[in-house]
Amino acid sequence: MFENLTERLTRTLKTVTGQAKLTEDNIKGTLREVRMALLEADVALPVVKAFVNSVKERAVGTEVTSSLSPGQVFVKIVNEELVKVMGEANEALNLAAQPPAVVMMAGLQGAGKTTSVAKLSRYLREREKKKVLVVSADVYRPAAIKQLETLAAEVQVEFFPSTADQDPVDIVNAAIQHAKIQHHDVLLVDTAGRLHVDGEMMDEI
Ligand SMILES: Nc1nc2c(ncn2[C@@H]2O[C@H](COP(=O)(O)OP(=O)(O)OP(=O)(O)O)[C@@H](O)[C@H]2O)c(=O)[nH]1
Ligand SMILES: [Mg+2]
Repeated sequence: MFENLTERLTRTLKTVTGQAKLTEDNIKGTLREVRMALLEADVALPVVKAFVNSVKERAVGTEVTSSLSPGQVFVKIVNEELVKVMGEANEALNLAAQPPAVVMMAGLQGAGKTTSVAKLSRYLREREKKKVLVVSADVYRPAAIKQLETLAAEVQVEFFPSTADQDPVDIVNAAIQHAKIQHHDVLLVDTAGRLHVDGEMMDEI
């Protein structure tokens, strides 16, 4: 997302450089690029709209100081607003445990658990150089296990097989054993979507 945004900004900032002042007119094109970059990065439309509006509000009428060019001022505003949207602090994943560090995804149906397991796997493998194992304890939704298997292959991490006739708790215990023996750093556990009012499902967790 940031690479895309950087590229788009660099390309359109030429229109604002050299201007003495940022106006609605001379930032229109650049704002459009910012909007496109955010939408392409899968940011929700209402968030994009609010973001573009606050950038516009802050940018229009901003006098350009001697030390910064209009382009730089604009980038500074975009940067500050991005920090606001994304959160100012970044909490790292705490993996300080006797390996494997076990991370369990839990949440509502369709919240993005399985997709997040894949994204996280890739991040941990590529950026943190971790040996990752993933397992699915979703024995309820048809093809849920296969979904994780496919994603695991895509992001190139090891997949611990399970089947829909197994008990979720047994699946996870077996995966932990396997991860210990094979010296995996992290085990990511994908679980079935559930509601907090479902007592049985909550006990399982
Ligand atoms: N646009 C968008 N779609 C997403 C994102 N994350 C997940 N999805 C989609 O949302 C749908 C559900 O995602 P899953 O990862 O399967 O969600 P889940 O929580 O595992 O769902 P259950 O296992 O059925 O509870 C899929 O079609 C995903 O492709 C995201 O960040 N952006
Ligand atoms: Mg899922």
